[in-house]
Amino acid sequence: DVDRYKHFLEQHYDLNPRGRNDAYCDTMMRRRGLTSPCKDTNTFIHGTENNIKDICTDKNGEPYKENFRRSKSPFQVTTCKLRGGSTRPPCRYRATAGSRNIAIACGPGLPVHFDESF
Ligand code: T3P
Repeated sequence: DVDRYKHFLEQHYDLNPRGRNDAYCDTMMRRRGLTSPCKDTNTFIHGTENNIKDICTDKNGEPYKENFRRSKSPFQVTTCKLRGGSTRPPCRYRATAGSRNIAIACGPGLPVHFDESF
């Protein structure tokens, strides 16, 4: 449903990133409300909404594991991984940028959950 899709976008969608380095992660994780407590791992997808939505159809996706779908084409992604053991803010992240296929869960036709990239 649409609310879960909006939540997915808020957490995982960033079409035109600046930097894609550790500072990018620190800023984005805070801006997207993922820092109270510090979320351990979060991936930002630098693709269009339409290309991401197409993972939920045969156009750019195929079944994967139980409830997931994986993209047929790779996306530019940046994964932010919390540094250090504490989830108490301020949250400092390590960025890993690359081009990867991604696995997501779809509600009725819409992405609702990010699973992994590979
Ligand atoms: P959410 O369900 O809020 O999208 O797997 C647990 C959470 O970690 C899940 O959050 C997805 C997120 N995650 C990433 O964003 N990127 C990754 O590469 C992995 C492994 C997990």
